[in-house]
Amino acid sequence: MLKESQWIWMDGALVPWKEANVHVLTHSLHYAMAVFEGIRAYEGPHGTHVFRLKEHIDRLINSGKVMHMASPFTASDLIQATVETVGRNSLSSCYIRPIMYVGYGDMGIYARQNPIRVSIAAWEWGTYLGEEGLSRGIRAKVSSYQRFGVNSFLNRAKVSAHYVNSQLAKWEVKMAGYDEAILLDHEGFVAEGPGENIFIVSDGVLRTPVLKTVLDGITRDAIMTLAREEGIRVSEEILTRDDLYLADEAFFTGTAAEVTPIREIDERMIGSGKPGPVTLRLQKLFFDVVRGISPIHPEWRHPVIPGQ
Ligand code: PPE
Repeated sequence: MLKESQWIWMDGALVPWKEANVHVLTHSLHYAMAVFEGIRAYEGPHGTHVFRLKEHIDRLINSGKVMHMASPFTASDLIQATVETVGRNSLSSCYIRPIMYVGYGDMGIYARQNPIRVSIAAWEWGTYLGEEGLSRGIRAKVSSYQRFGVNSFLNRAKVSAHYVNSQLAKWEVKMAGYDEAILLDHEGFVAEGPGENIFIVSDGVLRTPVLKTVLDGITRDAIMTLAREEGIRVSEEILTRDDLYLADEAFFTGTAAEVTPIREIDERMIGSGKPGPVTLRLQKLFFDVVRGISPIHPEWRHPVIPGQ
C-alpha cells in the first residue's frame, strides 16, 4: 500500500487526501486518455529540492497538447502547485504524481465538451526496483509484448493508455520470476523498460536507443548530460538484442527507477554480473546531483520548504 500523505491538489486547491475522489463515469477511467508525470523531490544538505520540475511540467503540458487536452493551468501555475503540494504535506523526499485527465460529462470516445481536470499528489515512495536492485543490480527479461509503434500511439507523450502495454510486459516477466521487462519495438530493436529507459556500456561508450518509440526520459537526458561532462562518449543508436547480451554494463533510468543496474538479461550475465564501473560512477553522480551534494546543475533543483 502506498504511504498516504495529507493533501492532494485538485483543480486549483488542496483537498484532504481521502476526499480527492472522482465519479466512476470519469471519462479517462474508461478510455485511458489521461496524461501524467512522475517527479521526485530529494532531501539533501541544502534542503529539499524537486528534480527538474520545469521539464516535467512542460512534458505534461506537451503530452496534453498532442492528446487534444489543453491544460487549464499554465506551467507556472502547476510548478507552484507542485511546490505547494510537497511543502504543505511536509514531505522531504517524495514521489510526485501530476495527472491531467478528461472529467465527468458525456460518455463515448468523442466527448469534446468534458472538462479537463488536473491533480497533483505526493507521497513517500522508496526504491522502484528494491534497495538491493539499486546496489546489486536486477535480472531483466525481454518481453514477448512489443513497444507500440509511432503510428499506433504518440510515443513522445506520457499517456495512461501506454501503460497497458507496460503492464502486460511487466506482469509477464514478473510472473516468470524476473525483476523487470525489456520491450523491443515492432522491428525487433531495443526500446525501453515498461517504466524506464535503458542504457548499455560497451567499448567504453554509453549507448541508448534513439528516440523513436521510447519516452524522452528526463533522467535519460540527465544521465547523458552528466556522462558527457565526465568525458564519457555517449551515443544514441539502434540497438539489437545481442548488443544487450554482449554489453559490458547495462542499467535502467527513470524517475521512479532512478539509476538501476541490470546484472542479467535473458539468462546472460552482463559483464561480471555486478554493476560496472561506469554505471556506479554515473549512479553516484546522479544521487549527488539530485540531493544537492554536488553543486553542479543548480538549475535542475527547485527548492521546496517542507511545511509551507
Ligand atoms: N520510459 C517509460 C515508459 C517510462 O514510464 C518512464 C518513466 C521513463 C521511460 C523514464 O522517464 P523519466 O522519468 O522522465 O526519466 N516512468 C514513470 C512511471 C513509472 C510507474 O511505474 O508509474 C516514472 O518513473 O515516474
